[in-house]
Amino acid sequence: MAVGILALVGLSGCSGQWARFGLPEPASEQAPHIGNLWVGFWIAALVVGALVWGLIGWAVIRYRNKGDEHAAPRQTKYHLPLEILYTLVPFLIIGVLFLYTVRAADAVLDQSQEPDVTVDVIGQKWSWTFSYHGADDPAIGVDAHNVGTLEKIPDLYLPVNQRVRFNLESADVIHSFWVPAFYFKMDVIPGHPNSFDVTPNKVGVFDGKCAELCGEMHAAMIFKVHVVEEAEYEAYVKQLAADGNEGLKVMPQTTKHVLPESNSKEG
Ligand SMILES: [Cu+2]
Repeated sequence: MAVGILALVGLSGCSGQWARFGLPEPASEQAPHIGNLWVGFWIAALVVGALVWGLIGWAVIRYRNKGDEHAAPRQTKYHLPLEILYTLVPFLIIGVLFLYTVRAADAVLDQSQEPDVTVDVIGQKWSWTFSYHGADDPAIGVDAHNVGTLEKIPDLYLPVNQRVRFNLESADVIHSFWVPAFYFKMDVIPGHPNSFDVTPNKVGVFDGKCAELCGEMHAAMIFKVHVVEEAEYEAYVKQLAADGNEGLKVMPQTTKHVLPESNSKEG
């Protein structure tokens, strides 16, 4: 226990990635929900670990073999209160962790507010397609899309401090849309559209990845997230449209059309 508390004091005293137990700097309004959960789990695990290691160490030293047979500890069997304690305490710990997990999940999956910006994401072997709903925004007035390829890693532009809704669809296999700095990823499943909201709150360029081992070129499914001021975002979408990428890229309603013919026929 003492070791755990000491570790906590040490950690709270130092800043940066160590204090976040390895997480990158958070870049969205929703990220702290997951960040706090992650740090809380580590602290709970360290406290339990310190207690167990402490008891093991104490027993090893206290009851080490001194060549005296009578030095062995008292042997306890069928001690009902102790066994009930062993059973209840882990359930209590799991219950508390579960409660905080559900709360964090509810917070990051909340879509009760209307988004400021909507971006459709299609995961396709082996890149991403981003479609910006700009037509209903008077400052933009046009929809535009950006298709990534193996040769050209796609850019994703997002306005800072605006609620962004991502609609995720897959053209082929299961991918996973992941921006580590947002502490969030969601599976991109063929025939099963997914959606989540995020509010980037830090201007900068962040890495995006596919977090599902989707096939041979999985590692190539990376993208760059540019969180920019609103005016720059509007200018980007307008420019995309002007460069011949007007409109939204939409998926056919059923993935049966997407799979190659040979896959749907009896082989
Ligand atoms: Cu993928």
